[in-house]
Amino acid sequence: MEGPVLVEAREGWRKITLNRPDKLNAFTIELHRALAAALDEAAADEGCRAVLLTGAGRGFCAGQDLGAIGNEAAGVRDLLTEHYNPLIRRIRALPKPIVCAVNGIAAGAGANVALACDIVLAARRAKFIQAFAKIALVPDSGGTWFLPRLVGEARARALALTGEAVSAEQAERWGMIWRAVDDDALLNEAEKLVAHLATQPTAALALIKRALDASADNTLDAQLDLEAELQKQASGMPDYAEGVTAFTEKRPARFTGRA
Ligand code: LHQ
Repeated sequence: MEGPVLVEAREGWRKITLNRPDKLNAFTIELHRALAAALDEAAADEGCRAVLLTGAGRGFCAGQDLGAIGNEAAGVRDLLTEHYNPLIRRIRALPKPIVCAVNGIAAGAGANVALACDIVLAARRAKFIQAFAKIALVPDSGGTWFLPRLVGEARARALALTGEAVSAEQAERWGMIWRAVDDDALLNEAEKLVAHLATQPTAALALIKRALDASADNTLDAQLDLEAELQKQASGMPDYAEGVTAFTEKRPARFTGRA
């Protein structure tokens, strides 16, 4: 029987599909566990140099499965500390690029899981909804951190307080996602992007992720110091030598992705 998460190994990358289509891929504990395991395996596998996250069926993810929780406050907090927060941290700390192909509605924590990914493509039919206020909750899974940074304070406040849906095209115009794509083209576009990323200097890309993550809280001075330190690390890696050699030899680089 198929589980709540499907994992397909491709040439140098993995596709992870949330797989509860009849519930718009809403999160249960089983789905959380399977997704955590899939991400950990992708992180540990040196042969996997990029990850694609998407959803089965017509939705990407409707957030927490509201049929699978009680309304006890401690239980709700535990779900966040034991499952959602580690998931967002896993995605951000993944030492390789993770692309999200938002194939349909992304609501509640589902929207914020998508926003945590490195590059977000969305089908034109997709919508992003900070559904939390509609059930008297607070945006979680990093929503109150990602949204103001991605779309600015004014839009973040209105989206969080009203729970209004944002179309994929609006999300692209606002800089909330990388690109809105025709529905039928989404998977193909996303797979092409991930396959390309899987040929790139993975260890250097992991350092780029670290630098960008740190920038949100750093002063310019601190960020300049961090860039110098990370650049030192990057330039000590074999892919840097290969990149420069390939440039001078006017040929495509053959990166190993290794540190
Ligand atoms: C669902 C869900 C769902 C169960 C659709 N659960 N079945 C963290 C920690 C602790 C506590 C709480 O929360 C969190 C984080 C969160 O994510 S809170 C936010 C939770 N999510 C929501 O509030 C969204 C609820 N869903 C909706 O508002 C709508 O379903 C959306 C706007 C996503 C989609 O609307 P439609 O396209 O009209 O689809 P639908 O409503 O007909 O849903 C299709 C099926 O999926 C339906 O089942 P059924 O058996 O009737 O066909 C829904 O009941 C089920 N479903 N979301 N979150």
